Amino acid sequence: MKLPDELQKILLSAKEVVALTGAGISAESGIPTFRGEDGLWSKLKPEELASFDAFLRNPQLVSEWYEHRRHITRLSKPNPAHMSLVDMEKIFPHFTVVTQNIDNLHRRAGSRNVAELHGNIERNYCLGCGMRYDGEDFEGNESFRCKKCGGLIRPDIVWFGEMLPADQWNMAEEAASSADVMFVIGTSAVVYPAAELPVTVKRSGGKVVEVNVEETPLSRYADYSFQGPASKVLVEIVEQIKETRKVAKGG
Ligand code: BV8
Ligand code: ZN
Repeated sequence: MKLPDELQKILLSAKEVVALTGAGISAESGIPTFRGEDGLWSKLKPEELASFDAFLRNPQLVSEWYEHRRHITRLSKPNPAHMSLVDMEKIFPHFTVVTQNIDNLHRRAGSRNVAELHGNIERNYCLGCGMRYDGEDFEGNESFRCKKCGGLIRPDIVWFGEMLPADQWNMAEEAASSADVMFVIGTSAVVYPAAELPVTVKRSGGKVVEVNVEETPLSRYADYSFQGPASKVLVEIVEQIKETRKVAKGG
């Protein structure tokens, strides 16, 4: 797929670029999305699992669900879409990854400037005393109880109805309001306030480029929308950006 000339020009001069990613960027790493037909939510509803009162109502069920997802993420690895964003970090003067994902794959791919809006499944802490259990393997601690105080251990992620970490949200808002271009990759754009960020980009005069396998509520709002799997589309976009820069340098 060929980038339109106008977009190539914009990407040639872009200084501040942001990538907003959702579960779709990790789909090709074998991590199920939320709202697809085989998605995580197809069997169980988010409210039943991804909320604090669901956790208090049934800590064992919710903890086992996250432990199951931790195992899936640990067995998976970053795919060419994640690697393309590592390339972009080297190409653009200022590049930020803003992710809704908790699967830790952007960091494992090597992205350094990452805002994790919804936390990270590799981080956990005790509700009772705050003791950290980051990177913990809960083998042998199937009750997910704190060794120090016996309190419940919860994942350090953002559940529905919970506030996003202020520092991560501020970093994302900063990046969006000064972005020349925002790539919105593999998200159904239905979860707020993350879904607000492309609007911030447009309001501040930036361009929004969507990459998704299907239409989303964002598609008619985006300046450009490329349909296809993120790994394929992003690799092609990065190749063309590199090509345009080489030609521009007379290379
Ligand atoms: C808050 C962590 C309040 C947990 C997650 C009514 C209207 C508007 C808003 C609300 C409302 N009622 C409630 C709200 C607020 C609520 C919300 O937005 N609800 C939605 C569902 C309506 N938001 C919140 O509660 C947030 N907190 O608002 O605080 C507040 C305010 C003041 C004071 C106190 C409190 C917290 C939201 C965070 C929830 N936590 N995750 C966990 O992971 O278990 S959200 C969860 O959804 C994930 O983080 C996920 O990333 C996120 C978004 O989903 P997507 O990433 O988009 O994934 P999805 O499956 O939907 O889509 C995948 C896409 O990829 C698809 O488009 C598909 O086509 C595409 N795709 C698939 N394969 C590929 C691909 N694309 C490219 N290539 C491929 N190969
Ligand atoms: Zn404790």
